Amino acid sequence: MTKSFSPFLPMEYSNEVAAAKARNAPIVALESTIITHGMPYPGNLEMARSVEAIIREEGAVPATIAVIDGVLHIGLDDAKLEALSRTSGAMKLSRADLAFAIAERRTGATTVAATMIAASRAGIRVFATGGIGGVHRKAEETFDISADLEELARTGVIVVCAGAKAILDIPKTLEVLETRGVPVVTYDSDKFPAFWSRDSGLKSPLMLNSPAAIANFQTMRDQLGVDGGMLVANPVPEKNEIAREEMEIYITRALENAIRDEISGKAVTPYLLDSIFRMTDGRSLETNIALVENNARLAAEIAVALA
Ligand code: PSU
Ligand code: MN
Repeated sequence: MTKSFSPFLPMEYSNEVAAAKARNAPIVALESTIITHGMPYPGNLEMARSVEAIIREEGAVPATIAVIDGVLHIGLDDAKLEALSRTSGAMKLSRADLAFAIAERRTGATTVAATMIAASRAGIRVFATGGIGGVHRKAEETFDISADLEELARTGVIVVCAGAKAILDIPKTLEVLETRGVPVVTYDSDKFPAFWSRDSGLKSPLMLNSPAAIANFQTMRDQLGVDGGMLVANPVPEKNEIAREEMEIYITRALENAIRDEISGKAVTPYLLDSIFRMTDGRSLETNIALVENNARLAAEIAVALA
């Protein structure tokens, strides 16, 4: 492990990531909330290992990000990855509490927002995940809007996802991204995807057909001095897709349960994900793993194109 260059921030690179940084090799950041709060064990570990392997296959280096006992890790070795995937007590960290977990020597998994902050701090420009947080349905009553959206507006990392889950209000999520100046680029489709399904029913604001074109778009933003992140939406492969109508049945039920159980704050997203996993058979988990793998591949290709 390489200690951080800052004497004040306990940050550690894995050997693999430190070596990649030394030779300026392409690196892809990965979040860890998807491991601790997004999928059940052992599917979460299977997913975490396979996305790392895919990124290596594509000629980039994976950097899974998490806080372990107060140290911000940029890249986890397999023992740490396995331990994290089995933990039940990890905090779910966003912009508000990433530094808290470090200061208080806690263990926590990073959401999209916190992973972007850490990646940017570590000089990593591309990040792969499953789905982002967004504007929740009924946000006009609950005010529940994920800090992921604000982070996309302010932090210069390209986030590759499979769109947004329909547990969210997808039209409102796209509106907020537009208002905050975040480009939303769908890869090779003009339809914005909805996680398990390739089509949310909404047109994508922008579309590009190659990793090189995405890298070039980012380069032009840099040249213009436009800061902030970019959201790349990568539709799940057709063979792994679950139809929107079918998922809507489970989503509706999960949302009803959340109201009944009076779930609020940062517990909402994990609660909904967990109830959907319980209601569907292993099929929704299979789709989830397939789409993260698909995103890891595209993110690695973009990182290679940018390098
Ligand atoms: N959406 C998913 N899967 C996930 C998450 C969101 O389909 O695992 C996780 C991500 O880590 C995301 C976080 O950043 O939940 C958003 O949580 P919140 O809505 O509390 O901001
Ligand atoms: Mn929320």
